[in-house]
Amino acid sequence: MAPKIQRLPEGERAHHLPPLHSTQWVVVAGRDAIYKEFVFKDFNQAFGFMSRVALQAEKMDHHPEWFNVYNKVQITLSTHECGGLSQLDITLATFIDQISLM
Ligand code: H2B
Repeated sequence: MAPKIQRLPEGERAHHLPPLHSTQWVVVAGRDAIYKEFVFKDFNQAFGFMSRVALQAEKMDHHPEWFNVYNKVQITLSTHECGGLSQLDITLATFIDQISLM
């Protein structure tokens, strides 16, 4: 059985969150989660981006909470299993930033 996923300890947060803050991820008020809004040229660009995130999410078995209207995609990341941020959210956020620039 896979080891139970843990919430990120304080030291790990201090290490991993600042680089994500610098790319506009913010901590959600009242919830241990991070959020970022992406704006693309049109729906085609936005949905192409979502498709790439979806494939990675399946690979990781770790899925975003997201909302799309036309060219805008709002993403919240949190790990339901541990009720907060885990390393999986950091890894997925970093991947999402990388492909959003492609
Ligand atoms: N995604 C997120 N964001 N958090 C989880 O705890 C989670 C998930 N758990 N995707 C996975 C799926 C779990 O439900 C399956 C059964 O592995």
